[in-house]
Amino acid sequence: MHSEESVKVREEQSFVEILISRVENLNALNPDVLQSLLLVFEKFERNSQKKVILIKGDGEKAFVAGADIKSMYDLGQRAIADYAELGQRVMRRIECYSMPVIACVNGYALGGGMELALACDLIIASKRSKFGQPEINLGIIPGFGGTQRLLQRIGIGTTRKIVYLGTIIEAEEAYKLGVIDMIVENDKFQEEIEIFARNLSQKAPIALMECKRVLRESTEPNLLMGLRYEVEGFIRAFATDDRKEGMRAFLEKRNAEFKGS
Ligand code: DAK
Repeated sequence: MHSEESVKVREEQSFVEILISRVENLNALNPDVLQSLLLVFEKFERNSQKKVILIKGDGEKAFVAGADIKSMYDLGQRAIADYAELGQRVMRRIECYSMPVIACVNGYALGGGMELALACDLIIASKRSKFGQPEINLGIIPGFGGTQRLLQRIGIGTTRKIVYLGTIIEAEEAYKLGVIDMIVENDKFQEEIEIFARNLSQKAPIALMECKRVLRESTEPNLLMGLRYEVEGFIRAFATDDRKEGMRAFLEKRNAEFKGS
């Protein structure tokens, strides 16, 4: 296991496992984690033998509980625009990585965490997992591609329900809605994801990479346009007093009182 602080990498013969490890903050994403993810994906993209990649969160409570609200609270407009650029770059790097990337979710996948999972090719989750885009409760909107990739995955009606209400969904429900692709028993999680990764890595690699490229490129024009709209919407929402109130309320462990300003 090679450690790059909060992102750890384990390379097996047939796959690579990336572990996001900030257990005390439920593996929340911050710029350091995002930069490390970018470097790891760039490194493996340069390898002559491309491998399937698994992304996991450390511990049994969370995959990733979102972007780190504490580190986002004080950011100004310039800093938030840079953060948006970094986050979107990471999600696109994952989406454009040559071989399939599997989000292996064991616990909460919320906000930026669900967006990270959605940027992967497939989502496998344990039964204990929970999903949601609760940004609305903080006075913001998803900003790492969640609105667009969820829309592509499950259609506009259910996407509206998930992003307007910010409700947390159990894994079984997420599976029924098509948000996730496979659901496994909690105690078989590691075993099942490794079986899946080995199975995938036995397929003809060039054909597998072409499947990924064709499926991505055929849906890309709408996605890229939608991602631009999403960042603009995120930055507008982030500039509001409601956003400050929403994030302050989370940090003070109380319900937010929004005023529409
Ligand atoms: N950020 C920072 N800390 C977090 C966190 C988060 N997202 N989620 C949890 N934590 C921390 C908690 O504050 C707590 O820390 P201490 O109080 O112990 O210091 C610790 O993790 C354990 O959490 P709880 O005590 O709350 O644990 P519970 O079991 O009671 O609740 C929970 C678990 C997952 C239901 C709860 O922690 C929760 O609701 N977490 C927040 C979920 C959430 O709102 N996620 C969305 C975050 S916003 C951007 C684009 C996108 C984004 C940002 C920027 N750009 C375009 C610039 C994405 C935004 C988001 O993801």
